[in-house]
Amino acid sequence: MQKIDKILVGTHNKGKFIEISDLLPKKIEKISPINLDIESPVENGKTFEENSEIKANFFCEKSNLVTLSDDSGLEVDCLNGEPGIFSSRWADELGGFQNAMIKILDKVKKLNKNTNAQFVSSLTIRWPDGKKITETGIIKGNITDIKGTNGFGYDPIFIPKGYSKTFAEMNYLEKLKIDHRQVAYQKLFKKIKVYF
Ligand code: ITT
Repeated sequence: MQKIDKILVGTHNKGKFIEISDLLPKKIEKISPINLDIESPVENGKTFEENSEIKANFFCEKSNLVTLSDDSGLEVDCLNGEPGIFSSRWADELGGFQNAMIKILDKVKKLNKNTNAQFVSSLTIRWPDGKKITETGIIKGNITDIKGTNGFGYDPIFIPKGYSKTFAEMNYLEKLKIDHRQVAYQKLFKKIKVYF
C-alpha cells in the first residue's frame, strides 16, 4: 500500500481549499488545481455525492494525483432543501452571496415557518488507479439574519444547533472543529488513515 505524500485538493473555492487543507495531516503536500491551470468540471450530478465524485474524477484524471474533492451546500427545510446542490449557482446567478443570502431570508420570512436548515458536505477521495471513497457530513442549525464577517459563502446566515452565533461570527478554528466538512472528513479519515 502506497502512502499518500501529496494530495490535489480539488476545488476552485478558496474557503473550501483552506478548510480541506487544514483537515488533512500537516505532512501531506496540498496542491490546488488553480496552480496547475486545471479548470472546473461541469457539475451535472443530482446529489452532493454525485457532484463530489464528478469533481474528484475530473481533477484526478487531469492531474494524475490522489485527489480530494468536496461538493457542499446549504439546505433550508421550508424551501424544500433549496438552494442545496445549487448553492453556488444561486450566488453566481444573483451576483454574489449577499444577494443569495437576502433571497433565502426573504423566502423564509414570507413563509413564516421554521428556520431549520443544514449544511451538507460530500467528500470524495480518488486515486489515479480508479479507487474512490465518498463520505457525507451534515450539520444542522437555523437560518438567521446576516451576521458576522468571517468565513465564506453562506456562513453569515447559519447558526449551528447548540450555538448562539453564526459561522461567520465564529473564529476560523471554532467553525472548522464542528462543520459539515469536519463531520464528513472524520468518517473518511477512519477509512484512509492507513494511507497517511
Ligand atoms: P468547487 O466546485 O470548485 O469546489 P464551489 O464553490 O462551486 O467550488 P460547490 O459547488 O460545492 O463549490 O458549492 C458549494 C456552495 O455552498 C458554495 O457556494 C459555497 O460557498 C457554499 N458553502 C459550502 N460550504 C460552505 C461553508 O462551510 N460555509 C459557507 N458556505 C458554504
